[in-house]
Amino acid sequence: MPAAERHISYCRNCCAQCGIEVVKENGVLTSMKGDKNNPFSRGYFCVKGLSSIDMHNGEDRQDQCLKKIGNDFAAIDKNVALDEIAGKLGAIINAHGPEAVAVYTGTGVNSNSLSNSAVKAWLEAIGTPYLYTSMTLDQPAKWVTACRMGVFATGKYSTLDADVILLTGGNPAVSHASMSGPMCNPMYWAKQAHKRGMKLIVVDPAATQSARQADIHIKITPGEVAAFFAGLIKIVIDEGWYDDAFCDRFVDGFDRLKEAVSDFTPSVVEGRCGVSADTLHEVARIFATARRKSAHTGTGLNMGPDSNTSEHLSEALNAICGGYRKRGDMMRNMGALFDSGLAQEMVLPPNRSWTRGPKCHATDIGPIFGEYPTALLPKEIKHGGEKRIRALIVVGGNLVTALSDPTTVLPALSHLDLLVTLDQRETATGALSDYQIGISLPYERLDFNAILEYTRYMSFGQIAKPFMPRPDGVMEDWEFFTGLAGRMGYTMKFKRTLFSVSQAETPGPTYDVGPGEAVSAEDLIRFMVAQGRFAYDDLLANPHGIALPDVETEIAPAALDATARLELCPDDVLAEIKALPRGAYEAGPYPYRLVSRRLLETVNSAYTQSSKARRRYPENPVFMNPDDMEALGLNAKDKVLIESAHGRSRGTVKPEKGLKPGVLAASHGWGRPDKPEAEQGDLFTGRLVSITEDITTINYMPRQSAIPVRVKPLFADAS
Ligand SMILES: Nc1nc2c(c(=O)[nH]1)N[C@H]1C(S)=C(S)[C@@H](COP(=O)(O)OP(=O)(O)OC[C@H]3O[C@@H](n4cnc5c(=O)[nH]c(N)nc54)[C@H](O)[C@@H]3O)O[C@H]1N2
Ligand SMILES: Nc1nc2c(c(=O)[nH]1)N[C@H]1C(S)=C(S)[C@@H](COP(=O)(O)OP(=O)(O)OC[C@H]3O[C@@H](n4cnc5c(=O)[nH]c(N)nc54)[C@H](O)[C@@H]3O)O[C@H]1N2
Ligand code: SF4
Ligand SMILES: [Mo]
Repeated sequence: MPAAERHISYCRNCCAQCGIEVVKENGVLTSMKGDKNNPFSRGYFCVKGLSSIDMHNGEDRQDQCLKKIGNDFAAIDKNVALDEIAGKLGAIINAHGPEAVAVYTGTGVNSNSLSNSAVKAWLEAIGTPYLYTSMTLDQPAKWVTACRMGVFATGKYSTLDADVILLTGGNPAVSHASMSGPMCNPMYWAKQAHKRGMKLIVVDPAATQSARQADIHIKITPGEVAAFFAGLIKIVIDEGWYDDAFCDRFVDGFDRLKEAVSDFTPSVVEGRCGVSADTLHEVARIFATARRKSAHTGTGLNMGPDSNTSEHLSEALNAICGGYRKRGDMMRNMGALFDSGLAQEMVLPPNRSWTRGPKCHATDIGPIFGEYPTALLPKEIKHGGEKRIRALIVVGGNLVTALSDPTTVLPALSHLDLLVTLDQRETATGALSDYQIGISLPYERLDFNAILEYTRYMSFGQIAKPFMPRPDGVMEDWEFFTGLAGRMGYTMKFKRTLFSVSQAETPGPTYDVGPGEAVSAEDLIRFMVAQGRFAYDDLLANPHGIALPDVETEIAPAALDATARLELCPDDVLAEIKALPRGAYEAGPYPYRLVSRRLLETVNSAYTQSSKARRRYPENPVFMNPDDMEALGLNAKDKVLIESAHGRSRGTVKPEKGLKPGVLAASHGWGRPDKPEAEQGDLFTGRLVSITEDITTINYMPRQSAIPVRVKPLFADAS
């Protein structure tokens, strides 16, 4: 009997990237735990990480490439698949130009160190700008705000150094995805901060795991965050609690902002948000008068109505209060793999990138951080002009469940000449594709943790080595793209792998791979690691990863000649604030608001079929306040029909006392919207969303949270 092997690695199931120890026996993974010797994550891990071992053992795994023939799929050799796809893409490019080709990348690429750079290098090589991503369905208002207001380069305080954190619409205890604190074990760090006196204020319609640890939990009416922040700004200005010195030196438009929010009196805010005047005043005082404070936001705010305005107002509150690390404070993460931190007070000025080209084919909008609004894709595919998207490659994403509104999305996808999906499992998008390319799993490949480096609370680097054999039928994402480029006669210029930076703006040298040239993951990772502070071989020799605490750097004052300022209230923002509703919130024909939330066992659509998720949630539940349930005569596990102005979906109710009355909460990404209604299975919240009617400007973000809905009981004896 061979001894059990222990392998040190890091988890790739979410942005936290916790260090792990995995046990393999007889070729099967038998257990996983947090790696106590990982200096970054210090032994923490969670149940959704654990699901990765079931997937490696075969659960819901796609271990080959498939080609659609009629309505069925047949296995196809991976090299033959590449030959055929290269041929089809070549024909499309010859007939219609490279701009007929687009790629959509989802969350999968954020954990795969080479996927992101391969996609960008390939798009550049063939000559099309069209990169669509899940970020434009996630928190794109943050990018719009950065581009309209500018960015303070040293970033915000977190639970490591703040006196007050104001967190709106995020639940790091579950998502492990907030910059308000370290992402691994966020609630441990929040508790430590609490012990030294930090105050946590959480703004969320649900008493989430994060909200339950807060000093103040504001159970706000969903979708009303803009009024809340406008009200806070008004109080802070009226009371003179803003940071005078910071505003003097680093902001523009203070008086315009003051004027714009002047009628958001506490009673207006109370009418819209259900937050009392006393509470509002208290939050304003605690936040603004603290020495080190920052306002952080999550998806809850970014997916609601007026998301660009809400995010801008949240950031404007932060800015007038000077909620950024400043001279004398420490920068903890100066970048280890890519050396990217800026330890000097500085405003990176607004840059309205979408006003410049290249624009979308059918809508006059350019890219944001090099990415195009995914909600526009169906129109880009279906509009009647000669210039349109005809071929789409989906990498590490599930476009059909990520992009709501299947009645718009499914016909558009079937209108494509070529749809290819790269994934480790069959997804709703894969099932509609001409080719499904099987992709290697994390423990089958070499990886390094560079792409999300900017999210870390310390300078830390780690390489993960493969310890599971790779099935013959699969490839890596980057191999798909080098394989296509080689066959099509293009040279790919790999750059370092960076989130939210376009290929053109990615700094550093290139690693060129011409047709027929051999290259390995190790070649590419060595090339990238050489751009940072580590020697590749040192990382390889230290499987637990290496932390660089010594690079903590004190922030220097701004250069005297630095003139850029944060733009608090540009014309379009002013117009948006003017257009915000002031009257008291009235429920109307859709009296509930359905908010989006994440579940610990799943990652968007991934793992919704896993045994661990299904044990806890046999169906995707819709959470409801028990009083609301009683009013409708509902018991736990009863079925309901949820209807919005745009569509309907069935769900099973689960009582949750901490939820604000009038609010439903559910997770997205479940179900099979690609299948006929009888086979759709779980509640799919995307059916309640329109990607053509209820959307914002600039990033075309659909309203994926705070959706007005009504609820009808579907009792067993009813038809
Ligand atoms: N376990 C798990 N972790 C994940 C994911 C996952 O699917 N599962 N997904 C990953 C991804 S892709 C992302 S983008 C991040 C997201 O990370 P987060 O933004 O932290 O996402 P959630 O945990 O859903 O928290 C959103 C919170 O916003 C609240 N909310 C919803 N609507 C409103 C509103 O109108 N107003 C206010 N004030 N609050 C509102 C919800 O009640 C919820 O508690 O998580 C990542 N991590
Ligand atoms: N209604 C509604 N819609 C939403 C949201 C919501 O809250 N409500 N949330 C939005 C958000 S925040 C997001 S991020 C999007 C999610 O958007 P997507 O990222 O498009 O969706 P996921 O379901 O996360 O799909 C990720 C896929 O990547 C695969 N994968 C993992 N690793 C790899 C890899 O290394 N290579 C490849 N090729 N594949 C890999 C996984 O198996 C999975 O199928 O959905 C958005 N849509
Ligand atoms: S928080 Fe959970 S899913 Fe995320 S990296 Fe850590 S173990 Fe993996
Ligand atoms: Mo996301």
